[in-house]
Amino acid sequence: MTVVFSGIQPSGETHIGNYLGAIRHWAVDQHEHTSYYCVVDLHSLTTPHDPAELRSKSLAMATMLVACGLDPDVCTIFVQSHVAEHTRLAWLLECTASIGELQRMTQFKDKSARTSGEFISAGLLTYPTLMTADIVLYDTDRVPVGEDQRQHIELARDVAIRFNSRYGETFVVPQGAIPKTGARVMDLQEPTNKMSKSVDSPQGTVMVLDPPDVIERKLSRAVTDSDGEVRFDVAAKPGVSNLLSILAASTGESVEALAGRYTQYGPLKKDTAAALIEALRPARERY
Ligand code: AQP
Repeated sequence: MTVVFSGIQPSGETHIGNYLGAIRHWAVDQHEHTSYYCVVDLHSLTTPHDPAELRSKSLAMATMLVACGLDPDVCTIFVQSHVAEHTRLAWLLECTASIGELQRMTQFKDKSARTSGEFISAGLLTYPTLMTADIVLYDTDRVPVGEDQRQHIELARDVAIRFNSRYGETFVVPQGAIPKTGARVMDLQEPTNKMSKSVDSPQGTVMVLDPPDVIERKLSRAVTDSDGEVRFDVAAKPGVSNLLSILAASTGESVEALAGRYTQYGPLKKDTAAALIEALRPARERY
């Protein structure tokens, strides 16, 4: 049977990128594969945090996962720091990865640039090896994640292959599973940046628990452009393309089909808000 593993940081409130890019696929996978879903609290130690707050956020994140449809009778939901083998294996893998490959990780470059001038922990550099440990510990075949994790999954594969060739066949080499739509939801106010829990952008980030009127307001104020044409073109029209992606991920239709249906931004924003409110309704009500 295929084994699925994925994790989420309890570093803030769950947003629609987490939901559309990852969690809703976990809810489907749990019925088809042996699935492990982890609140990766140790990953959240890489950036400034308050210990007591992190504990309560871990519990809130577990609650959110159940609200989003993960069923503890069907899959395994757990907190990373409760299983000591994650950090034990991370050390072996840290000694299998090179500093050069860790320094090439875009997320390390972005996050260390964001905190430049402040304390940058060594863990921020090495955490992809902890993520590799999280994955390979369970003989994982498939890792459903958003686009931002593609590079870390590639690293996990490289490290597993290197470990196997140095010490003998030990780990299953995992495959990333990145969805066709919703894999990279962008900030509504800065549509060239990905929506993120740890970035302070209240108007650009839509939370799973946002009430419908708040979602409508955030979507109506989403940054677009001035040429007025509805077309999916991430480079030239990041704001409009983001709206189309969110609408596509919420309805199951393709971005191209949807783009052909609109000539103005107003109705696109309105329909995207309505589709999103419906897609999030079950999670919001269950939470
Ligand atoms: N914007 C996004 N679009 C699609 N998928 C996303 N994911 C995260 N952001 C998006 C996916 O959600 C899962 C959990 O990832 P995370 O806990 O790293 O989420 P985050 O919101 O990115 O959290 P942080 O704390 O703000 O981390 P950084 O600063 O690293 O972005 C993953 O499968 C992820 O791909």
